[in-house]
Amino acid sequence: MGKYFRKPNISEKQRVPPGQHLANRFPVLTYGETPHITPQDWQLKVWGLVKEQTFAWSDILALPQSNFTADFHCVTHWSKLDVSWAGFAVSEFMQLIELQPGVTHVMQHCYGGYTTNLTLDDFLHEQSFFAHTLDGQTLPTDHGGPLRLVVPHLYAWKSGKWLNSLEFLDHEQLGFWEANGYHRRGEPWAEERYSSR
Ligand SMILES: Nc1nc2c(c(=O)[nH]1)N[C@H]1C(S)=C(S)[C@@H](COP(=O)(O)O)O[C@H]1N2
Ligand SMILES: [Mo]
Repeated sequence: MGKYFRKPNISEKQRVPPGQHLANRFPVLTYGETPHITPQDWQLKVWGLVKEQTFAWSDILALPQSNFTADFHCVTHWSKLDVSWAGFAVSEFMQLIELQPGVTHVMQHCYGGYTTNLTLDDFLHEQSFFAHTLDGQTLPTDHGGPLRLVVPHLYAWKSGKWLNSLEFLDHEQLGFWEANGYHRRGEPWAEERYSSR
C-alpha cells in the first residue's frame, strides 16, 4: 500500500466499499483544465423544468449553513473517510427554487464543461449537499471551489466541481463519464463502476 494508500482498521473496514483502498491524503481528480472562478464572478443557474433563476454568491450564503462529514469514493479505487466540509443542504437550496411537475432527473453543468447526471431522488438524498468549505478552509480550486456538489452515497464523479448550473429534466440524459462508459447511477456498494451497454 505504501505512501498513498493504507489498509482500513477494523472499524473502518465496514465503511470501505468493495474494491476500494483508503487514500491517506485527499487526491484531486479532474478531467481537463481547472477553471478559476472568483465568488464575485460565480453564478448558479437553474433551468429546464424549473422556474429559471440565477443565484449569486450572496444568495447562497444567505441559506442556513451546516457542517457535513462524509466518506468519498472515487471509481478509480480510492476512498477517503470522514471528509469534513461546510456548505448547505440540498433541502435548503430547494426552498429557493420552483420545480415544474414531472421532474425525474438533474444534470449538473460545471464551469469548464464537465457534466454529470443524477436522478432527482439521488440529488434530493438526505446526504447530498453543496460545499464551499473543506477542512475549515475555503474550498480549494482543485477540489471544486467556489462551489461543488457532494453526493456521498454515489461514486465521486457524481459530485460536480465548479458547479455552474442545474438542469431539471423529465427523462435521463447522460453526463460526461456516463456517456463514456461509466455506470448511469454509480452506487459504490454495488460496484456500479461501468456501464454494461
Ligand atoms: N467539474 C468536474 N467535476 C468533477 C470532476 C471533473 O473532472 N470535473 N471529476 C469527478 C471525479 S471522477 C472525482 S473522483 C471527484 C474528485 O474530486 P476531488 O478532485 O475533490 O478529489 O470530482 C468529480 N467531479
Ligand atoms: Mo473519480
